[in-house]
Amino acid sequence: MATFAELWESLLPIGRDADTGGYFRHAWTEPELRCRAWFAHQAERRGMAVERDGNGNLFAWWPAGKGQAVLTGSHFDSVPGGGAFDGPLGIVSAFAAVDLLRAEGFEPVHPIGVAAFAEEEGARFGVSCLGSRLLAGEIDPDKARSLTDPSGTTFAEAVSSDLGQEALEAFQIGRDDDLLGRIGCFVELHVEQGRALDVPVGVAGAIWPHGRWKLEFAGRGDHAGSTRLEDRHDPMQPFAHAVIAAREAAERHGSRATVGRVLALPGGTNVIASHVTAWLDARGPGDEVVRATVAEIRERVSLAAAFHGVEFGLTPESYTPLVDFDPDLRKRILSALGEVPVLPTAAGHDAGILAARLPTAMLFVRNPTGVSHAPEEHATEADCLAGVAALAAVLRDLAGG
Ligand code: HGY
Ligand code: MN
Ligand code: MN
Repeated sequence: MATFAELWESLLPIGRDADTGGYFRHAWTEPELRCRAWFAHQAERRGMAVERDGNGNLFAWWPAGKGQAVLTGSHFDSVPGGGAFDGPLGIVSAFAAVDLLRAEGFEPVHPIGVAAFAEEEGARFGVSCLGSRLLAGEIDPDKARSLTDPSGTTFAEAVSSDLGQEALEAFQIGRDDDLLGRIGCFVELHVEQGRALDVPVGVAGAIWPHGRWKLEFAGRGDHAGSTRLEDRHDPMQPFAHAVIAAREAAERHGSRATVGRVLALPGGTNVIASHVTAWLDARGPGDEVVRATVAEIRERVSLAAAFHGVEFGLTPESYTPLVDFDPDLRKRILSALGEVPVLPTAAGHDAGILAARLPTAMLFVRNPTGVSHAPEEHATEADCLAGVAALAAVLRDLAGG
């Protein structure tokens, strides 16, 4: 069976931009469909049964043992221009851990599953962890069906492009209690996305509350030259205030607020924009801190919009409250791994969503750059192998009876 390095290398080129080294694996686009095909191939080579749920999530089951499964895995999809490790490291490590257990002759008492959750980054349809939210019943299926990507394609159209329309109708988009009932716990391995881990492997303590809000500014398109300043209704002005207000509010409240995506229409160099849409990402150590941060930003931007005669709207797109991972599962993992650091994260994960339905936990693999959601994101092969060994130890313990 392939080594970790061979497995890793076989996935690495898919969706990678040759110029920047960043990844473009948006859900149900050609690169991510190739990742799905890679998943099915790896499962089939291992005699693992592949299952798709109606939400577009993939599962590979090691058909042995009985009772509830121990599930591991992560996601393939990336942010635009993201790193190689965020998501895929958890899936490749899962198959490598299965290989390691099989090589030692391990026979699971409970089934072991590997998952690839759909649209974790929300980079195509705007809602993070869309596949795991649907599975867990954390988002209304009708809302999900109608989500559209920037080209106007709906989530339902995208899923049916992979499943087929009839399959989509046959499948139950949304909460799947039968599938959830087959899973005893979920342990996700993920590259660390900050600078807090200075040993190869750590365990997650909690996930900060975090959410996304859409900011919409409606002004009046006009000529960039002949329109006097006093006659302008320029939506870019209150938008600019929003970027600064986010940073200042975050400093004041001890949170993290970011505006990293904006769309100015019509987008002419010599045109005053008529509409601006932007997205706010806000997170913090507690729900109250996030709420206060967003409230301050809303207030300051409303004043700026009124001053410039621009209409302003702020609408929530997704929110995940504080996730404290299952303490008993974490304790059992720490006993299997020995003394490794327990650290919080401000990054969202499918494990954070599924925590509402079943015991979940996370393993982190050191990222010496501390950078994520960018091509510089990195983990050394030695640390990745330490991650595989740790995941195998956890699976051996949890699935071994
Ligand atoms: O946005 C996040 O925290 C995660 O990478 N989806
Ligand atoms: Mn991510
Ligand atoms: Mn991730």
